[in-house]
Amino acid sequence: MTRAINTVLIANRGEIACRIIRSLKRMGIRSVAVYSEADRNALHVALADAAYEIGAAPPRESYLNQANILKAAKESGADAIHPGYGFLSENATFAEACAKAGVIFIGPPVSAIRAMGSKSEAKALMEKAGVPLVPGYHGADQSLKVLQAAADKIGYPVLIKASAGGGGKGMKVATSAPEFKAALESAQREAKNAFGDDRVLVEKYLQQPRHIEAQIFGDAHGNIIHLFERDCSIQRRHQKVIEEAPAPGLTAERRAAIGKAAVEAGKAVGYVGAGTVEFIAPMDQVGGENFYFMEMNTRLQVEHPVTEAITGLDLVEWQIKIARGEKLPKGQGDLAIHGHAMEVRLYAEDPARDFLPQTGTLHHLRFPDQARVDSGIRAGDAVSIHYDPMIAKIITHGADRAEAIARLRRALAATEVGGLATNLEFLQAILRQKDFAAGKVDTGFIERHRAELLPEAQPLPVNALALAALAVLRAGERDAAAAAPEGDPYSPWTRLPGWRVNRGAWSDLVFQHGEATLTVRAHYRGNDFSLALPDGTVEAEANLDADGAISARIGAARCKGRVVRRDAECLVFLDGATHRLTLIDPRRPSAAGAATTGKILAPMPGTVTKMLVATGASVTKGTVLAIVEAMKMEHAVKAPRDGKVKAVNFAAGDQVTDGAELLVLEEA
Ligand code: MV4
Repeated sequence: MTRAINTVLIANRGEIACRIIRSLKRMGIRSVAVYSEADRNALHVALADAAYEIGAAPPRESYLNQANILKAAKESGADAIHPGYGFLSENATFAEACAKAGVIFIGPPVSAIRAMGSKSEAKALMEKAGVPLVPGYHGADQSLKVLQAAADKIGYPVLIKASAGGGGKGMKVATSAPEFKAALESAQREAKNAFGDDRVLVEKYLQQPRHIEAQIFGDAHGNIIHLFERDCSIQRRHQKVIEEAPAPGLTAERRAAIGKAAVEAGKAVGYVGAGTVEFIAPMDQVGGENFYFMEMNTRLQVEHPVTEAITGLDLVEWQIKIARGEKLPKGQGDLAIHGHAMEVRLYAEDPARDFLPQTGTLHHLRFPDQARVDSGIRAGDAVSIHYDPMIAKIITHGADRAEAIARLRRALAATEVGGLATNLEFLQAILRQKDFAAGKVDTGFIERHRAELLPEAQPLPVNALALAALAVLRAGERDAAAAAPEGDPYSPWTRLPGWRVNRGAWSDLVFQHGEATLTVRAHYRGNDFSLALPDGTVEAEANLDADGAISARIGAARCKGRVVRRDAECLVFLDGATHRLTLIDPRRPSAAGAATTGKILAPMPGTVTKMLVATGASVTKGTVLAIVEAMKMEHAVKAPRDGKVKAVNFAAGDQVTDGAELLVLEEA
């Protein structure tokens, strides 16, 4: 029996909602988006045929709000709900509520979600089905005596895991018998706190295993197949960073055994739909004998595109066909691996600050056109504190692994992000790394190569400085040409002192790069410039497009890049790297000016992170009055002379524009 699906509501946001809508469009199915207040102008809302607001920005009030989502499903006439990943995708109660409301939940049966929700239950089922398990104990008796005896028998080190856990929460290692009791108590406390359930299981601890997962699909007619495996070993604190398919270094026998075990795992729980069976494989056994069941994810995974790339299939289309009650579109024998695919997750996070998630507006965003890019964000959109900071997934495919990597490196070199710090350079460093290129991947990779992957700030290439200068000069000419004949006094062009559009005229462009102040003196020579750069003077010319693309001749060399300006910030995208410069406005009152007027101005647009003085305070020349942070750099605002604070106009946390009057000093 098949059921018609004419309208699908997507109970999700971001890239996965956009991804699902794309398949629905291809299949001629109407798509309904739901969105939180924060997502009113989001891409997934724009792409869908209809959209319903379901609550405030916090997920609890919107994307996790089952009642509001079901109400939108009813109002929109949706036949089915696709939950994407995260949010309600593995929520058995929600799947049940959908059934009760007469809406198809595009996912596995409730019983399969429940069975896989408990680690102990899942392991017991897998054991029965003959799926390989890490040597361990997952019994009901939770007494110290039994658990300690189990650990002693397994042999140390052992890993204690919360039965109700997932994603690494509540895991504790005990390296020897005397340590076991304390590790157990700590794991139980964490499990109780996180899941309200202090049951644990004990396993042999495998150091830095590989993470290999198999994609399975089942239909409602009892057929289950696998779509090969992915390697997701490149992780940081349980967050996947790079995924690929197939897993490198597996023999054909091992690949077949993993696929077979995954199908057995699915059969053991009567699986229907898309699922992922996770295994860990000890590192000393690459291509060797062992792999062990970890857990099963009863949803479409973030990294499904690499499987799509090597199989040529659309997994969302398969999910919908199966939800309609159709048979699997292909049998196991119809499937083959074509080449190799690799995916990186581009995140708004700052590797220099321990990967702190970044929120704010992405004012510039350009994706490569030689790769598949799954994103839910456009230039000008914000990355919110409420949701995952992933900007995009970038996926390439090649005849072999080396080609997939080469294409991904090129794709990342053509990726441009302005406005927030990202892990782009970190991803590039991984793709350049020798062990990675050799396929030596395991879950310890990032930690082990940390120093190599987080290089010190690089010096500014002289061509990047030249491009920034040329872009400012060309933009200035453009603005001057557009201005009234007398010249617009507010045009940035008139900011350039010493400029006259005739021979012999010159201008000093002053940039800040990190701690360094760099001055480029530009002499105008007809259509060309003579630029005095740190390593000598060169003749240069440039063409600047409206989108910041700049093509220049600098001395004898041709050079192409992009310069994107926003306020004082200049981002130079050159040779796959991003350089951040700040253009110092020479008109801004100098320290000498402040000394006379007493007006202390913000050195650049940013945030006041500290206001160190109050009205009435006496200060001496050089006292740090405030700290303003801009583009991840702190600027200490110092007293230009002795005096008394007459007024304080901003407090810590305030945003300030370039030249804002921070405080006023009067004579002491
Ligand atoms: C393990 C393990 C080593 N030995 N189990 C982490 C999250 C959860 N899904 C299972 N995890 C692990 N279980 C045993 N017996 C190492 C990990 C592990 C890990 C697994 C897969 C991918 C990345 C990981 C990162 C750290 C630890």
